[in-house]
Amino acid sequence: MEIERNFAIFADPCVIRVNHTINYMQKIQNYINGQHQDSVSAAFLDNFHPACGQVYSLIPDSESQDVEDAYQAAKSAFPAWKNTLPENRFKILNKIAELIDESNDELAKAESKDQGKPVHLAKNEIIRAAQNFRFFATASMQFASESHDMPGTAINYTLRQPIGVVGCISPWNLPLYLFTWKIAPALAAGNCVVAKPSEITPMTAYMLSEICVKAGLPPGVLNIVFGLGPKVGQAIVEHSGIKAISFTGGTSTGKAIASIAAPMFKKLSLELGGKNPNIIFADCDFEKALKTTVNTSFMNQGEICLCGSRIFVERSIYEKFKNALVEEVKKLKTGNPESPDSKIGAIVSEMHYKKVLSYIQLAKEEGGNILCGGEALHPEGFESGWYIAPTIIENLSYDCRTNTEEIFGPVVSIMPFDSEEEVLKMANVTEYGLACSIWTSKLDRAHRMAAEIESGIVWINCWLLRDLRTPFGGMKQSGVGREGGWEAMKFFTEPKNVCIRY
Ligand code: TXE
Repeated sequence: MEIERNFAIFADPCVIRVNHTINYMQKIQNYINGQHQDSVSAAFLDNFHPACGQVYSLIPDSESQDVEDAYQAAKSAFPAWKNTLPENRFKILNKIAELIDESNDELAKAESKDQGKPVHLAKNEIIRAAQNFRFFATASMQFASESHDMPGTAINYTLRQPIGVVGCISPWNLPLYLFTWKIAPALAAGNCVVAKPSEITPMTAYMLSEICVKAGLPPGVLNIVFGLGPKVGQAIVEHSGIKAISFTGGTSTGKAIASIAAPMFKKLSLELGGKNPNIIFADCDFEKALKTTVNTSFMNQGEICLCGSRIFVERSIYEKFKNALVEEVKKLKTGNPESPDSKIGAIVSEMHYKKVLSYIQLAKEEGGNILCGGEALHPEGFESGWYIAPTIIENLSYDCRTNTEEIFGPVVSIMPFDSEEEVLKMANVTEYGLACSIWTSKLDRAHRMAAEIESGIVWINCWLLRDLRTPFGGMKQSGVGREGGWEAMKFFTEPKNVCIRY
């Protein structure tokens, strides 16, 4: 299938879903051993356009046999890819980055259509997907290992060899960005990959497979199997030949994966949910804290694991901050994802839309007072889309369900606090520990808070500022292991110590 032909379909207006018959819909195919092919069952699943709430393409409903085929292709490709000179690996991975950049428009439109997010936001994510490939392309040339001298006795050196065939399973919130965040380091380290994007947002992964063909990635080095988590994802996790799993998704899925992978002694990297605090002290830069809190709360409809869904504000500025935040949030435009003015897109799926609405209902039952939003929206031209108004809730106890369970939508709560000790207790109450954002102009306070907060990532006076070299991941139920930089290269390699006696 021609890449240009695929891309043309993404440009179709929202109404295509009404007139097109099932045969006219684009069918995504698995990418195995460098070839595009249907699943062995030849069955397909519906793929939805969230802004319109309708089916617009079909994806393979793959089986464990498809995973087996992908594994065999990866296994055959491994010896040559493992021994490919780092410079040649760099050239191919860097070419993929260039082709992603060249296709930014088409990929962003496809991502928006598949996921529900505004196109302008998707464009930034596609840039970051290219950066992932570029970053790890260079890592493949610069990765090095240690040696440990025992003076007069021996020298140890550590080989860091690729593991073999690894599995990468990614979610639906930042589809291409998170898919490439796993695949790029796995390939850069010399592994071959069996990958599965979310069945809810498969399109840009499919387009990536076309890009890989164009970039000259050898057949079998990357294989993409589309389909359901409990079928395809589980078959990847259960496969005895797939030695490591890198997963991003829900905490309960992470638990299920760990229960299968741990007894098989697989390497596991799990990036799971979050319920991140946003802590605002009275001594902060008010305007910067306010502006960023709007993004922290509602960027990508709140469907980012790093979003801050609990806003703690020091009591002396609580009313002022709350009122200003509500005023700003009421200005956020919701609707046509193609419009540069749209700040809030559609919720990714009907099931998730219902889940988010059920949490708003729960918040009311828990005594929450809805300051804005709190309802589904039906923007003009997108009446049947899955839209929810950005919602701010107050008057909830810090340890109620709304404040401790991951909602993963445009819903935040706001609470006052009186002291560092109190806010630490409230912030640390959840089972999650992924990220936090702290706003203060006092350096000593920033250090104290950073040391005591239970989260893998701490932003002081900023949010979502990412250096790809830094460790990325969570503590407690937000995950196991770290991604990013050398952490990812180390995860995707097996250290082997060689001791030579003098
Ligand atoms: O994710 P799943 P869901 C959170 C968020 C959301 C909840 C559930 O709170 O409401 O998780 O979302 C694959 N074996 N996050 O259900 O199911 C699945 O096909 C192997 C946080 O959509 O965890 C997809 O590719 N794989 C988050 C991937 O796992 C399985 C991002 C993630 O889907 C599988 C998304 C199985 N048994 C949701 N079952 C974050 N941390 O960024 C499913 N999958």
